[in-house]
Amino acid sequence: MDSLKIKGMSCQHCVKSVQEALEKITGISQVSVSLDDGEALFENSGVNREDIRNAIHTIGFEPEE
Ligand SMILES: [Cu+2]
Repeated sequence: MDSLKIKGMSCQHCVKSVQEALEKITGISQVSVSLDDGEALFENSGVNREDIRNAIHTIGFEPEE
């Protein structure tokens, strides 16, 4: 499992947006997003970390390194 801390999620709609954005990326699977932890967990088969961060940033949230 990979993990990514994400700032800016404030409700379950945010969680769902992040979840869907990650699920759209080919190579990312088993996405689980926690509002309490401000964190996404997922399986990553070879997707560039920067591409994942960009997908989150594009929908208005702030991914950490
Ligand atoms: Cu929200």
